[in-house]
Amino acid sequence: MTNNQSVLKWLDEMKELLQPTNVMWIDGSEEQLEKLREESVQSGEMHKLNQDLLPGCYLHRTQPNDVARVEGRTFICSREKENAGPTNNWCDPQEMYTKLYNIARGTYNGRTMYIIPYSMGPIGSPLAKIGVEITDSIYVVLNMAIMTRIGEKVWEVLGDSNDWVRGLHAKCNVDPENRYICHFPEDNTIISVNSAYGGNVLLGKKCFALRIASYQGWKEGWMAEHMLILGLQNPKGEVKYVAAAFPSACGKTNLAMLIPPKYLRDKGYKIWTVGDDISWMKIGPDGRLYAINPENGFFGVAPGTNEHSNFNALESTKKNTIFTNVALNLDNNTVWWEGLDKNPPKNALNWRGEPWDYTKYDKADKVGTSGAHPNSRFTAPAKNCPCISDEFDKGQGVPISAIIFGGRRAKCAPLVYQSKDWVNGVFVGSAMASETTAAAAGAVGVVRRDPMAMLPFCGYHMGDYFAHWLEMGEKLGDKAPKIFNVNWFRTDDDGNFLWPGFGDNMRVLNWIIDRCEGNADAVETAIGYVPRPEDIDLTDLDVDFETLTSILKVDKDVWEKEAAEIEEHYKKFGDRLPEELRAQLNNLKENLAKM
Ligand code: OXD
Ligand code: MN
Repeated sequence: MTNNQSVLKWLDEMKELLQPTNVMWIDGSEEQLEKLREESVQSGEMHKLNQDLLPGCYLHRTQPNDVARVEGRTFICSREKENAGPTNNWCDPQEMYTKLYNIARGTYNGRTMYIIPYSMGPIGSPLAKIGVEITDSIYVVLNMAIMTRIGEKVWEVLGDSNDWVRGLHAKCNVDPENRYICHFPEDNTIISVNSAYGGNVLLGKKCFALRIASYQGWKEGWMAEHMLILGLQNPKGEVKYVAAAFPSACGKTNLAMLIPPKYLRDKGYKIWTVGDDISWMKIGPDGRLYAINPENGFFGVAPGTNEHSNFNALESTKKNTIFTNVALNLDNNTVWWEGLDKNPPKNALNWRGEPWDYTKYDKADKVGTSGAHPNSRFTAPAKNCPCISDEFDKGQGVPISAIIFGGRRAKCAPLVYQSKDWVNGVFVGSAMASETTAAAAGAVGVVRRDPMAMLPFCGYHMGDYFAHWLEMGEKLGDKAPKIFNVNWFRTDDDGNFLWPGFGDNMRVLNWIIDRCEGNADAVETAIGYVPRPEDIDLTDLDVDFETLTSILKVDKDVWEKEAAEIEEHYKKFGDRLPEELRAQLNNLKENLAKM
């Protein structure tokens, strides 16, 4: 427990508001967590899985109306509307506090208030930050115990400081009409009501580590980004670190845990995972950019995860994992999801907890007929991951050599290119986009701009966010990481993928690191430096030289259309769009005109 006056005062206010019947301070001990697991099994909130096959693993189901993040009900409540910018929902903070307090008032009555002190980042790391979440959900406590570092030590590190993030979660009655996920960046406060689904209620993740932290990073001179962090080890045993941002459905977790093809493994190449979703980056004493993963676990999408697509992720879920909204195999009390293997259980409950007949599965109605919900999740401790980096738990962070942006583009971006410099790289990130897939609702192939993959996660005006990137580049000078863009998703005219992806993406990562080290060639094009086909190692790969040549091509017509779309996209940001980025766009147009 703590004597921190700012914490105690806030907790008093919250108790007064919420009227809990009991209060429990989460101390992070295994005994306390085990008692909570037992209690949640007794109440039916969690289901204990087969402890021989899945030791320490549980299944939880959320309400069918509460299965995903709700961007339409997510708000940035800055004092000035203009400061939330054109890409966020905004509400006046006083109005929103009043509304949320009215919704939450008295709703802990008959329930327990759990007080969770947590650290984003290794406890005591100079890059870490502290939060306190109160919740009326044991599921939240147990997930936070996996996803963050919790417990008594956090209070010790916090001491008397007022530098911590307040997080109020109240399940209320899980009413979608009154569901709100609200951020008050100027008050270091998050309030989430009427949801019990992970992304809306594990307040350390998207709410703190991205929305609030991006604002803090802007004010304090560091960066909170929606990026994986990986270490690439070469045959000499040297490890170089890369941070990479992708919109959803681009294989971010797969890239973070990549297993190189056998030919490269035999040579001694290996990938180490530092993080799969979020990166906090600060300039270190030597002037380079250092990154930590603020999280302590993976909140990964289950469907599609299997021993071929992502062996390391699957291994991570074999113990001490909470599964949410997957199917339950009643024959052996284990879990199943679409894409795990080709043997759906014959005797099973679906994600709603109803008897499930796998023969009725209909791809066109996944939510209605699948065993697992398409957005079902595993919450797994990062330490379970067979390729977790030694640096994961060290607080000083890893030096970043390259930053990679990416998206799903059938015809536009080449397999890989390097931006001309930092400012050009910020331009590339600001124009980042992905095309919708058949898996998503709505039209296929629609381009959605998602700058730096931060569209739903930037806690302030995106024009100011771009300016912050430019300022960081100025501070970093020639120590700045090199910025690249990748696209694993080029297709032929019949829509077939031309690049195998997965482990073979290692071949592209090798070129990227070689470029950082000055050991690889490239051709200067209108958009940046593109490898010559002979610069990408195709040994043992079923991709021919012509195909590689075609996916490295920069097509003038396609890019002229792209430039026009970027111009449209930029209009949103008005006069907060940095001049340097407008100049980059003009430069691109001029370069294309010369092609
Ligand atoms: C996630 C997301 O769940 O980005 O990580 O949506
Ligand atoms: Mn994410």
